[in-house]
Amino acid sequence: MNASLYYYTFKIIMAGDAAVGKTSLVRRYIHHTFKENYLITIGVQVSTTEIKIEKATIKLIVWDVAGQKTFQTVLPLYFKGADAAILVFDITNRNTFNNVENWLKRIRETEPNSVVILCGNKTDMTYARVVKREEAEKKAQELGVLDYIETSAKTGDGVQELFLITVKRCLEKRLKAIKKVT
Ligand code: G3D
Ligand code: MG
Repeated sequence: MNASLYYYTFKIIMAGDAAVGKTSLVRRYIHHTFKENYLITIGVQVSTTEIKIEKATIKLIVWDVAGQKTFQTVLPLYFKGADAAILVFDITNRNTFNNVENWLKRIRETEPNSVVILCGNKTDMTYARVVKREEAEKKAQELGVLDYIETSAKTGDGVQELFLITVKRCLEKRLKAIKKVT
């Protein structure tokens, strides 16, 4: 029997300050099935991959910022239609953690109902950590973000989990929406 009884497509966007590791996370996760396209005019790199969960095949379309400078003006275009946002900060850089709220606000302005996952990256740099896990978990709670995941794009720690939980949350939401209309 064909395993793909159901087919879903999700748009996932990478958000967060420059140099927190957004591109590295996408590379680490998508890796072999790496296909890339550049939406050069808006400075976005789009990668796609497929994963299977039980009877469903899920196509992930991951949007990642290619450049930072002109980016502010096209943010709504970037966020539009996103099923999920992976909001990344660097656990060794408090500034990037402080900016999480700001990023969330911008995401919510365009997509009030999209799934948001908070991600603390660079856990391999234990010696340089300045944001504790508990503190980040508390912030996630305060901001109404359901999940906080720690990763290292360098070692790969937590990266599978990050994308899997993102997909699962998207699926839950899609199935709920389907139930509502049937
Ligand atoms: P961005 O896409 O958010 O701007 P990048 O971030 O993925 O370009 O990463 C910025 C820098 O951080 C890169 O270093 C990258 O190698 C590094 N980096 C990303 N993730 C990790 C991680 O988990 N651990 C460590 N130690 N470094 C990481 P360079 O030196 O190339 O600028
Ligand atoms: Mg990048």
